[in-house]
Amino acid sequence: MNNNILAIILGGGQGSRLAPLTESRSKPAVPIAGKYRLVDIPISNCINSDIKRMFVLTQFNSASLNQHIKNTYHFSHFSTAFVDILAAEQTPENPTWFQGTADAVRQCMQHFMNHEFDYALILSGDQLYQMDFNKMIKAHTESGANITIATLPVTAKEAPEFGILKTNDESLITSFIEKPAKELLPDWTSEVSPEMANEGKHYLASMGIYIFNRDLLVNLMSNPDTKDFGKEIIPQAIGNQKILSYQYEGYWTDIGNIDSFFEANLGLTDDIPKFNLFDNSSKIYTRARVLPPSKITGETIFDRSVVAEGCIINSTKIEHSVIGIRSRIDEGSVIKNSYLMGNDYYQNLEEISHNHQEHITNIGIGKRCYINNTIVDKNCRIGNDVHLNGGKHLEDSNTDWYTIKEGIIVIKKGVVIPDGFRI
Ligand code: ADQ
Ligand code: ADP
Repeated sequence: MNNNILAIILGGGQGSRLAPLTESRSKPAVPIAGKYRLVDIPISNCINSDIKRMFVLTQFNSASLNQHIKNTYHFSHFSTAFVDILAAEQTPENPTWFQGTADAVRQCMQHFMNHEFDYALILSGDQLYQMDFNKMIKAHTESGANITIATLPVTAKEAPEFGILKTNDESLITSFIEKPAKELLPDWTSEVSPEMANEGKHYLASMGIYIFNRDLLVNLMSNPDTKDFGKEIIPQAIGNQKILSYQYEGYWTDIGNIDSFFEANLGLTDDIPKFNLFDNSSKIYTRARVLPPSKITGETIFDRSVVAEGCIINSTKIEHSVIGIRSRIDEGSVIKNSYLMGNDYYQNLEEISHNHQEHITNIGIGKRCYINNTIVDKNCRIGNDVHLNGGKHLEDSNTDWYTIKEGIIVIKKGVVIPDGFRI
């Protein structure tokens, strides 16, 4: 085990960009890929890198996140490994919630200082990637840097969403700008590999993954005026500290908003997905639920889809979609370009027959529905003949039942959509 590393996972602020998925849960608990939670990605990357002491910092402590961590990450009694959640807490010294990423770390420093470590590995909680942090740690220690930032070449279109930096011949960072305006971009190009240049990726972006030497972190966190790593800590450290750029060229994507979250999930249905869940050397861990295999009846046609365990499917067609745990899809329904998160529980046969008598909609997707470009959150009850056709023709909106963002319909957790409803 990497005994000199402590991992700090920034689990999320208010998560407003992922709303409504974050309406009733904290961001790290948002379900992805049909059976995982967002927080499983950084935790699995740490475990696969033999880093087994982790804190997850979150703005609010949802029961579902606690339950997931508690039920999933068990380590031996004989090891010092742990995954602990630290939720923003109001104390006499800190009367407010976390004011930004650095503030979140600052408010939890007392908990970190109870542990021995030489380096803090600070990670974002809303990114999809499989990375061996050992290589980054090796580069950090060999270079003698105080801070190392993982970086990745990006295009001019993407650059305004990231911290952009420049390096010298020794890969030391000489300048940094957080989320530069488009007009400033011409000054911020870097030398990149021919492969990256061919893809039009001429800018070096911060991946928001940092290694700090312990003493420096303690020192920087003593200034309560710096609230954010990207906006203050990193720009202010340029010129004062030795900061290494650790360049990464593997698959990495930010999944902090509905659009990128949707794309990343549907990307799992590609022939060879960029994010490979079937890679034995970098497994993604999650709760072992002991669910039955999925049951397909009728003549369902599947095309480019991922189906999790415990589903009961009797539909007409499922195309380019991710079907989450315990999903129930009734006959005649067509699901296209959609992510159904699935359900937390099954209805028993008595309940289903009671629902039938009382005309109550069952959990899952009813008969003859058409669902396209839609995310259906957990435990929804979608009636018969419901037509949800997302796409760019729709304007952004928000109702009690659903939100539409950039053409993607998001059906909120646990809502009941009556028979015949159309979007
Ligand atoms: P952003 O991702 O825009 O940029 P930010 O919104 O601060 O930065 O979030 C970083 C991570 O911290 C996210 O996982 C977020 O959920 C979490 N987070 C935010 N506020 C938090 C809080 N109060 N408490 C706990 N967690 C919180 C950053 C860098 C850029 C870099 C991109 C790469 O600032 O320089 O390019 O990451 O994605
Ligand atoms: P997951 O599979 O998403 O990790 P669980 O199977 O632990 O989740 O269930 C998630 C949540 O669903 C839990 O909070 C659990 O209490 C709730 N739940 C389980 N069964 C039922 C039920 N029959 N009715 C309502 N909620 C339920």
